[in-house]
Amino acid sequence: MALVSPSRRLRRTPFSSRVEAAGVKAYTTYNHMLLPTVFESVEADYHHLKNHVQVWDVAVERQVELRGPDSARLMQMLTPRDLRGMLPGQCYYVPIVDETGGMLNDPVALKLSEDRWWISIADSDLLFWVKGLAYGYRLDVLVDEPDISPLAVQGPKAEELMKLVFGDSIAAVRFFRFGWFEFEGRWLVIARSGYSKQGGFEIYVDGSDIGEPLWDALFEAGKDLNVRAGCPNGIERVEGGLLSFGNDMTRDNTPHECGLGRFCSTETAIGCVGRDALLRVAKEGPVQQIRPISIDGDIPLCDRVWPLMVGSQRVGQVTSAAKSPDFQTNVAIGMVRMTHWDAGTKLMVHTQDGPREATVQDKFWN
Ligand code: THG
Repeated sequence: MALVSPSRRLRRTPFSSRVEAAGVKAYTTYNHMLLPTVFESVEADYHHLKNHVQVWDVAVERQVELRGPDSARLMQMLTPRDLRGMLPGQCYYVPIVDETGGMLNDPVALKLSEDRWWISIADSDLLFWVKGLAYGYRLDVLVDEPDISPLAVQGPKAEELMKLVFGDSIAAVRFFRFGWFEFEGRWLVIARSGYSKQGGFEIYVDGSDIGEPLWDALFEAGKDLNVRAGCPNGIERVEGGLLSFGNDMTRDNTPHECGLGRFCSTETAIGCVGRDALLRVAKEGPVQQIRPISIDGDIPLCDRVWPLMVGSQRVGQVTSAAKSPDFQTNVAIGMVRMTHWDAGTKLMVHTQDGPREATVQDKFWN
């Protein structure tokens, strides 16, 4: 593929200069921004992530901020996850659905206070849907995208590095919780979360001006920890079963099809605009669902939908796949019809390089 032409519409991030200096080799676009995908190589980045610590520019995880007396009500309109028990300081993974129960996004929500929330979005223009609901329902809430840019610190040495920059008290932050920590006189939200299964933190950098100083402080402190620039890794996230909105699921899928039923409590999520639609599908159960799939042989880059076939019958599709160094197989994420979704079922997957043998797995590789 040829190079992508930069322009105002393809936004840089507060960390872009550092990402370039670190030798980024490829980007994708995400929320109209640049998201690095490769530094050394996807495989070398994978091994480094699993053994050391990386700093990721995930500013593409934009925040949709809700502020005002109706913010909790609006938040519950967006998701079938029951938010009544959610406390300030907690993060929730929340499927966001439209009135048909179709997935619009799969963000992490942060409750800052009763009347202030952040929705840390995946790749879709959720801001417009949220602003539309707020206006249409005449809600007393401000909806905008503040100058907040997440910087992730991921890998087995993440806690060690974070202690050096923010102090030992960072270790007390539990998974999917956040606290406030000071950097150069500014108080930043830091959560134990991130788009890998290796553990780590996400720093919600408030103000683009401290992006470079914070990046530099992490690299200065992490010299002896072999800290490197990294990014969400295409192999590691498939092994771990972390879904990618727009790739593994779209507006055509319900949360139940995506295997996100455990993040839905539709019966009690009063006010969710997709509630009636989801109550129906939850009762019957989905007729297709996300499954881990292993694929034999050599596979090309998965840059398109790969049909899953039994003879001439299409029974699903693979939307993410990669050769796994640690598991001696190609790991993949598929959407499979119920007639063929049992573990052990043998299928053929049609890649752009031809058909390959595939097997439905009972769990992801972690
Ligand atoms: N962090 C933040 N924002 C994000 C992402 C993130 N926005 C975009 C994208 N990633 C949203 N998608 C996901 C997908 C999975 C998870 C988080 C965001 C995730 N899942 C845990 C898992 O599957 O192990 C389970 C979470 C739970 O148990 O509640 O972490 O990464 N800020």
